[in-house]
Amino acid sequence: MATASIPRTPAAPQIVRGACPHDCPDTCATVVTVVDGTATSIRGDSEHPVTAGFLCAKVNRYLERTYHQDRLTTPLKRIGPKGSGAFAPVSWDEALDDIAARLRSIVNTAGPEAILPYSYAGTMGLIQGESVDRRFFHALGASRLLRTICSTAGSEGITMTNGNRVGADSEALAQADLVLLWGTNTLTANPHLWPFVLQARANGAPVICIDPIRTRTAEQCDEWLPIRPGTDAALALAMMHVMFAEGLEDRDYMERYTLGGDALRERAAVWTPERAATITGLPATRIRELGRQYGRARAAFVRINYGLQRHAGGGMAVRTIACLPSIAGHWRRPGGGVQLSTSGNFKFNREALGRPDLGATARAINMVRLGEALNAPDAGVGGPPVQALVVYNSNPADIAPDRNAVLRGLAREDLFTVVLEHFQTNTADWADYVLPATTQLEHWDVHFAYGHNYVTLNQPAIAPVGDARPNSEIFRQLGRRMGLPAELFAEDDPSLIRLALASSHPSFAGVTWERLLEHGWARLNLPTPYLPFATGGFGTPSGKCEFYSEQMAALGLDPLPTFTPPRELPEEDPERAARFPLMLISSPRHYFLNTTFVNIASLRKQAEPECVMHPRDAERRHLVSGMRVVIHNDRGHFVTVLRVEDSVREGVVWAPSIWWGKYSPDGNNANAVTGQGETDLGRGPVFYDTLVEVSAAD
Ligand SMILES: Nc1nc2c(c(=O)[nH]1)N[C@H]1C(S)=C(S)[C@@H](COP(=O)(O)OP(=O)(O)OC[C@H]3O[C@@H](n4cnc5c(=O)[nH]c(N)nc54)[C@H](O)[C@@H]3O)O[C@H]1N2
Ligand SMILES: Nc1nc2c(c(=O)[nH]1)N[C@H]1C(S)=C(S)[C@@H](COP(=O)(O)OP(=O)(O)OC[C@H]3O[C@@H](n4cnc5c(=O)[nH]c(N)nc54)[C@H](O)[C@@H]3O)O[C@H]1N2
Ligand SMILES: [Mo]
Repeated sequence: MATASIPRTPAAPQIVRGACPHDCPDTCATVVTVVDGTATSIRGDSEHPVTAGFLCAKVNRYLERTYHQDRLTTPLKRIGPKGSGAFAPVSWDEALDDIAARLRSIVNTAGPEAILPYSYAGTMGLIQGESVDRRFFHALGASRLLRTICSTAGSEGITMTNGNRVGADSEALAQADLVLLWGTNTLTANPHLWPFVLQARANGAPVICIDPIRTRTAEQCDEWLPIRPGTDAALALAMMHVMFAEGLEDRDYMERYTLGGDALRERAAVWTPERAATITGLPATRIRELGRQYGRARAAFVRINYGLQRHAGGGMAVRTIACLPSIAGHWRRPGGGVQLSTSGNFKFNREALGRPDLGATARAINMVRLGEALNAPDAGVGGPPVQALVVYNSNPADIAPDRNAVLRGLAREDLFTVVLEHFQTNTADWADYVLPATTQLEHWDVHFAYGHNYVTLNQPAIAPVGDARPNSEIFRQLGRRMGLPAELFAEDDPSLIRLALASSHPSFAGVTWERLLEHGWARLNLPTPYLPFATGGFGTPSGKCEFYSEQMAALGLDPLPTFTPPRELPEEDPERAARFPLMLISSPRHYFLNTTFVNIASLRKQAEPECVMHPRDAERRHLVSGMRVVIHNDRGHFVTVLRVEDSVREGVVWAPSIWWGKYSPDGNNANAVTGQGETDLGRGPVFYDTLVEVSAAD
């Protein structure tokens, strides 16, 4: 032991550039300091125009999460009854050999479609979420998963109107003369947009928040418009009414770049502010004034996010709002327009990366209907029952709607479940095998964003914790063991990143591996400011902004913007409404990212989940702040602590976050009461279109 007494020279700190992997529009560029192989700090890149040197409350704790004592560090095999939580550590070889054999036998007996992958955006990285994994399932012929859980209603909606999933440039927001934060909790869900909002306000732009809840964002705005949930299209139609009635439209823009202007004018004629007032619950005078404000503005920035589309008419609502800037001509000017997502600008070479061509004919299962897929003999779509479920980058036991149906499915003794995870989530509790995955500090990746236009590279900063492996590597090993074509599993992660970047699209000109390695991130090759529709250029079939849409008509929907009532709106079903008179909104909590970070003690803060109710609703039920209450409907129930406050509109209950079942008083969360219904477009979930009653828990 001669070396033991020689003092070691401490290694110089290393700086490693990365990307925040989480499902958030901001996709921050991170800078990690590593000393002696251990990450000692993480911060936001101060040179990045959107990250601007700060990280959010959650990702500031990323090291705490990475080095958490509960990290999964070895493969685990179930040894007790399903769901009992009894697991034994096994070697990677044993786990992978057995999983490959089990999957092979299911393919041989029931066919490959009996295998269902379940993944979403636990990491948004293309390599750990849309590369080898996809090749594996496609080559196998497994059921395809429709990844609809978040954004498809709005995406389809905006595509019907504008043709592309692109929008106004965040970096031009400062030049807006009016800002509408419409169905988005910016300070929580998109905090790196906020500095731009403040700049616009400093330049004189009023900032208005349209939300049933006075969120921390609404608190900071000049005005809060407490709209009734699911009624945004009615508000937008009335704004159009005012603009047309008062000659505030940009006729030249409409003439040149839009389709169906006359039909829309006729449609809007019946949408008086008075009519919209009865639907939205907002005063007619305020609606009229909002139409004027919008029509008189030269460049209004409308930030819609995904909150407002989680209702039956979510697609139509987004499509309708997306018409506004083309009526007013705001797309012409920096700061003007609508932003739902910028993701359509990122034309990575996804075909080569995930090889969707290999699996194009397999049946497709909607992830929103996992409960049905696991319980119906034909998976709800025809074909074999689901016999194997492989979960990664997602926590379906807690995040999927109709949680009780999902749990019934996961409890099936004959279902073979494999979960790739960082932690022993409620989903992992039901697994036959739990495989430890690396975090963003431990693997390579490359990222797009949905709130800005920069590509970000993630370089590994530390060695894998314990025996964790990247998703990509786990699927490579499984692919080889199952005898799938070797060339699909030959490339390492850096090679896959280069493949993803090998895009022939002009926006990728200059966005190279070398540049990313050196600098960490690169703006897409787009002009600054980026004005997507200043002179038309819409991606619709007509090349115009389609107020009138043949594609909508072909789907059996109204070809013109209209108001689609919420699925569970009281007026629509008086009997149900009498039993469950409150609309539940279970939108994100500031300190969690969906269910990620719920197990980080410093971020959990409160011991129990809470809900917020209007004083008049509370009084009617003899409920007071601090009480434990049960939120319930025909699908299920969950317990929270009540806060009574006028920060929600009457008739609405806010139960923020998707708490981990195992950390909550009754083992449940908000998805015990949400349903498997689908939106009008995109087959998305209707999380916020949920009627409930609230009663004292004891
Ligand atoms: N801190 C944090 N950040 C996150 C997330 C997180 O969990 N935590 N999640 C990430 C993900 S996956 C996503 S998709 C985005 C979501 O980002 P957002 O879309 O901004 O988030 P939500 O909070 O779902 O919805 C925004 C607001 O819409 C309101 N709302 C609900 N229904 C309606 C309606 O009918 N009309 C109107 N006008 N408003 C309505 C809600 O009250 C809520 O305040 O955020 C991302 N960022
Ligand atoms: N009631 C209600 N339900 C909702 C919502 C709501 O607002 N209300 N929001 C919905 C929305 S918008 C979304 S996007 C979904 C989100 O649903 P999910 O995409 O399932 O998101 P998370 O709950 O964050 O779970 C992601 C999991 O992936 C794991 N993970 C992260 N990185 C990796 C990795 O590299 N490898 C592996 N193997 N695992 C990894 C994390 O540890 C975490 O457990 O939830 C939806 N559900
Ligand atoms: Mo989401």
